[in-house]
Amino acid sequence: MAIDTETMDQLLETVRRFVRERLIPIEASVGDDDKVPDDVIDEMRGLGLFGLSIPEEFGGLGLSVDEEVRVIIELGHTSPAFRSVFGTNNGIGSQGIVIDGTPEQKNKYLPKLAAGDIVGSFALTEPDSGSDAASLRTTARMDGNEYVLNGTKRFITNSPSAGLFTVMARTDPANKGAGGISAFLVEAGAPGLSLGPRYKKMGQQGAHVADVIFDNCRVPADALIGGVEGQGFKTAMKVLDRGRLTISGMCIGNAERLISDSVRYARERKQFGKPIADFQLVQAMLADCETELYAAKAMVMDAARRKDLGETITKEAAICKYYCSEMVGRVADRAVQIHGGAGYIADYGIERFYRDVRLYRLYEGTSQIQQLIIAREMLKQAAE
Ligand code: COS
Repeated sequence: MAIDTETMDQLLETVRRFVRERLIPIEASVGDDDKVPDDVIDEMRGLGLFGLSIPEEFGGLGLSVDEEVRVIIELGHTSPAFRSVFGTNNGIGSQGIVIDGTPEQKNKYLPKLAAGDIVGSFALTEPDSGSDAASLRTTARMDGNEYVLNGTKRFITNSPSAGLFTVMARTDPANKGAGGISAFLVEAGAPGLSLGPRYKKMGQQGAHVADVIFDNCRVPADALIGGVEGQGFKTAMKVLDRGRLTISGMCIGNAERLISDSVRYARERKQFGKPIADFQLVQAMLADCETELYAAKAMVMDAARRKDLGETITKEAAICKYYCSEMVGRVADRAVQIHGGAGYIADYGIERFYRDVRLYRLYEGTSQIQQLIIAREMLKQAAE
């Protein structure tokens, strides 16, 4: 536990109220406008949501993984676009510095990320390098006391609002694998850095994604994370281990919301002279949702606890991400089914969640990549 039980309970209650009173009422308009209002983002800053996972000494709340996941489950009771506003600051946009940064890098950037003064973004994926992250082609060449970056990063979450990018680039052209990759901290506005137009997505409107282009982009030598070349791929993988647990928390929160909406609808909607909740085929769908949710929650809380104990949870994080993202997809599908025609109509919000949750099976590693990681870890353990 990083904070005492009473403070944690207060934080959870505050987040619950914020979600219920401020976010749920504007879900539909955020979806339509593709924008989270600035005053809501200010309130997020005030609540400390940008710094949930950042250590207290740098101005964050310093939550343990277990605590962070519990907060994220509450945030999952509304559209994922809201969490995305500060999600990268707690996860992939800050954790490279938290895990492997030098003291100077931590002091320089973590307080700003924790306060929400800047948004952090994680630039790994490229046009020809997605699941096979180690094959990335962006280069970083040393020139005097600077590195010169060249390449394109694709589908980068929060890049349009980012003040700081964690960029994986190849420093050793002779090493085409993971060992030739280093991680850099590149500030928005660096000469030679530009953004592509925002992509139009299937869901999660309000969360923005664009390409990031490096054209002879110059950064000082001390932008290299940890000051050591060749460690960037490992940094990225460690960041993703943690990120996969928080994504799992979002899947659980979204599933809880979809289940409670479905239960309410099933109790209110009458057919054949009684609420559809009285029909056993509807009950079976509710029961399957609840059973899978319980399994998902149990595994994520176990993996989070283990991570807090310092265990390596590469396999468990992949299991959680795989199961929870698939689980919420099935829950969303059943929620549409229980709502019938209303599930397909935008006014009820269920179809928006159905589109929103589809992303979980893709980003921070597809389901197929999680399967591969799980099996590899199993075989590695068996060989030891
Ligand atoms: N933590 C720490 N180190 C790790 C690690 C982890 N979770 N995973 C791998 N590494 C290390 C390995 O130990 C290895 O180190 P050594 O060379 O010292 O032995 C090195 O990193 C290379 O690992 P590996 O050989 O497993 O690399 P692969 O190219 O085979 O990686 C996967 C394969 C599929 C695991 C990787 O490419 C991946 O996760 N892809 C998905 C990327 C992704 O999630 N993209 C989403 C975009 S970011 S939002």
